[in-house]
Amino acid sequence: MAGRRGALIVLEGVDRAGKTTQCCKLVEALCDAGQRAQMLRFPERSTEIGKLLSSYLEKKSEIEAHAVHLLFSANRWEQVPLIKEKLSEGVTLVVDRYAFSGVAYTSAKKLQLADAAKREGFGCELYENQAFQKQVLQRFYQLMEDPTLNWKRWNLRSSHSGVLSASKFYFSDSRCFQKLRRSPRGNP
Ligand code: Z5A
Repeated sequence: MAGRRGALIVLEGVDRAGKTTQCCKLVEALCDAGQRAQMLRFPERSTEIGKLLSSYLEKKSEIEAHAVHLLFSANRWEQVPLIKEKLSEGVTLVVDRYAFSGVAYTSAKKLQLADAAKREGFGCELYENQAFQKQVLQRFYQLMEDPTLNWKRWNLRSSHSGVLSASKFYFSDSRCFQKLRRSPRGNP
């Protein structure tokens, strides 16, 4: 008899919302509870495609917007065999960003990154500025309106030391909202 398939749990949100922190806590909690769980993150910067993306995000190289969207997608596709293998082995995967980031970030580029880049407060990585992050947040809200997806939203202020209950797609924004309000120069 085939074993039980692992769950695919995706955490999404804007930059520095706390996704990595919550992914680690969730994996730890699942393992403590006797489950087999592992974390994945996108972009996965260790692959050849991931290195191109990392260089682009760090503003060390330029890539045409459509091409970079496809590279983010390819970066996920190259992990699909691993994802399928792990899930079929019964391992639960907690994923730090996935295709929703691809949609939200690319569609938010209608802001025109070239203009945004000239504004003060542009951060270390390409997308780390207040105006762009607000656009991304709006795109995430639009994606969350899809009733066919099992989105759950959580407030980091109350759950930072807590544990997430099992579900499929999580979205976090509260701490970012605080930072966006607080920071006059952006860089949330
Ligand atoms: N991108 C894209 O455009 N298209 C795509 O398809 C994909 C991605 C997949 C890099 O992603 C960029 O790629 C990203 C989107 C784009 N935009 N940019 N720039 P990334 O995931 O590598 O980078 P990131 O989103 O900036 O991740 P991050 O910096 O690792 O943020 P995070 O995971 O949300 O947060 P964190 O690492 O858990 O926490 C950040 C800090 O806050 C850290 O010091 C924590 O200790 C602290 N923290 C965490 N939680 C709390 C709470 N609750 N209170 C106080 N402090 C906290």
